[in-house]
Amino acid sequence: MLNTVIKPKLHLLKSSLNVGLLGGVFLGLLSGCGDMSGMMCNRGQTQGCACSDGRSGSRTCGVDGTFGQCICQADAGFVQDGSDGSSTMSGMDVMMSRPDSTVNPGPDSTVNPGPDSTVGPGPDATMSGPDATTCVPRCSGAVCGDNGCGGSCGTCGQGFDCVGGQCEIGPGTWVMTITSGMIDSETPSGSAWDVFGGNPDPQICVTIAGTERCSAEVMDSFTPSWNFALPATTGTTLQSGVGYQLLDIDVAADDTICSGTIRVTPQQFAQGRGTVTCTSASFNFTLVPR
Ligand SMILES: [Ca+2]
Ligand SMILES: [Ca+2]
Repeated sequence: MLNTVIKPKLHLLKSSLNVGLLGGVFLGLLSGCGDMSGMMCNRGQTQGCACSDGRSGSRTCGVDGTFGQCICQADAGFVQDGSDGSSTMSGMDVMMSRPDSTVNPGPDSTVNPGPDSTVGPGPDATMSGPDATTCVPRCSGAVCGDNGCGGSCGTCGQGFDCVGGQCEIGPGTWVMTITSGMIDSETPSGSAWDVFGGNPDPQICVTIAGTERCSAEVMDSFTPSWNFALPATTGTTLQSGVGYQLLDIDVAADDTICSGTIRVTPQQFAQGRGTVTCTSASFNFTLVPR
């Protein structure tokens, strides 16, 4: 009975001695080699350390209470000594990879603003739109002149000037030619033009500026062709009117078939020809600008 009580106490004593001896040996080992890598430390505490290349570095106590890897100063950055001493990153790479490093912030913060804010207006702002490049000619009611697109609404013929989009008779002169005529078969009184039932002998005379000029006589014809060219005359004069006389030349006294005034119209100028109709006859003329 006594033996059973003493034995446990001896066992406890042995255990205490063993712990004390082991603890002393452990502390003695730590103090003897000076290696602090496994030592518990305070978080944030820094400590010098030796780098693999012989330089001196520093290491910081982490959250787990142990020192981290030795950080070594390099020429252009940091050299992080790994546990095997082989992990070496270039300085710039290390700098770039660190989120709190001094690398410039991203484009969103310092890059110049986009075109919409500071760049000048685009091509559409200074150039006219598609409608300007595909210009629509403005020729409504116009037959000549600028079409507003660098082109023309049309051109006027010789002898005409473009005024307000219309071709108007210019200040030049025109040559009127009395070309041919047609005489009724009888006089207005129902008799023959000549005695004994003879056909007329037509002649055309035109008075311009007080001077009368007459064509040749065409004998015995109801459809004379004179082709009688008058002196060049201004358009204004021809529009105002020139007098004419259509005669049947006779031996004794000529018969006047008809007479009147030729007033050349703008349309006749444009067409270059016209017809005058009078009592018992009609005749044609042409107009050519000089
Ligand atoms: Ca006659
Ligand atoms: Ca006659």
